[in-house]
Amino acid sequence: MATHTHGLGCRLLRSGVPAPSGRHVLGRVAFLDHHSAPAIHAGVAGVGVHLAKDENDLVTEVWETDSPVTSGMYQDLAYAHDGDYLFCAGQVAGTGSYREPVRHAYRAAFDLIAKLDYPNVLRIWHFINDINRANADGLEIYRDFCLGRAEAVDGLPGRAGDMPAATGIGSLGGGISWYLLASRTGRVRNLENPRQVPAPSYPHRYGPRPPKFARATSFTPDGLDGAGDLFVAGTASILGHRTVHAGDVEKQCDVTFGNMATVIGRENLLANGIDDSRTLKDLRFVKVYVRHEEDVPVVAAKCEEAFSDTAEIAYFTVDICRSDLLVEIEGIAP
Ligand code: 3EB
Repeated sequence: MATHTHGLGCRLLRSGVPAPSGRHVLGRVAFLDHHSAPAIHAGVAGVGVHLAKDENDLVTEVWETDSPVTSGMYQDLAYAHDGDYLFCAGQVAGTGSYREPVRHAYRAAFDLIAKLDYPNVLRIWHFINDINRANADGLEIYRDFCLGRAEAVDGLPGRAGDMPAATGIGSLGGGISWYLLASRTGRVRNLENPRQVPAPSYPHRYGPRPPKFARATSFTPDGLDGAGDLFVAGTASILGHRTVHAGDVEKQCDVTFGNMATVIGRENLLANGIDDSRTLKDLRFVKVYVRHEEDVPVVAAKCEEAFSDTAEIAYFTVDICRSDLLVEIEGIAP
């Protein structure tokens, strides 16, 4: 992604039909006004995530690579790989309890990762319908999801349980849609944020098992130095483990920007042994999740100021994993 003409590349498109780029499509994630199951269409692995209110709001994220890909289905997962990178997408149908099916889906993905030999997981996204509602047992669905994920990760051997940057956010339908990227080679370093308690160490008040993800993941291809591509996890107005500025979306944006800047900034990279630095202006492929539609204009104005003019930014109106969070933002700093 360092140049976007070699290695793993991303495109964020306003329409459903991407113009050909001459590269190979590793995976396609369509953010639609409905969900569609993981599948292979014309050889391309993809999934449809229900994240748009209507058809004027569609966005497609395309992952591209240098070499021809082989795609297929494994259990209910759609995947593609090219010898360097793996894309894998799944959907867990809506249910009264996600714990068991999420554990199962995660195990299937990690089986596939092992079988195809892409041991470095770079980034995971999860889109969870009714994320703040109670499941059949009265447990909040996000906490139910976290329980299944934590149990799946518990059993993984060696480094496989080291979870990368992730997003866990609401969606408008379709149970849980999710996808991940992994690599065969290169160096993966998961980063924490000194301003925030690591999510896996959140106290019990946030659920029976904590969220398992890192604040950012640095992926440096073989032969290169520095931070490589920095995948910044979904980031919100959390300091320590507490939400700050409940009810104030502008202040929540400022804390979120501060958290993102800190995790990719020089000091944090150096503390992780990476002699490199990034700022908010380096972020590309930014996804902004806003709880209330009426807050989108003010959040967009803040984001346009914080991020580069050339950053691709997509806005979605969805619920966020804590009821008091009004905004969450992710991005990639190549
Ligand atoms: C947080 O910092 C906000 O469950 O995978 C952000 C990114 C959040 C990923 C996840 C949750 C997840 O705790 C929520």
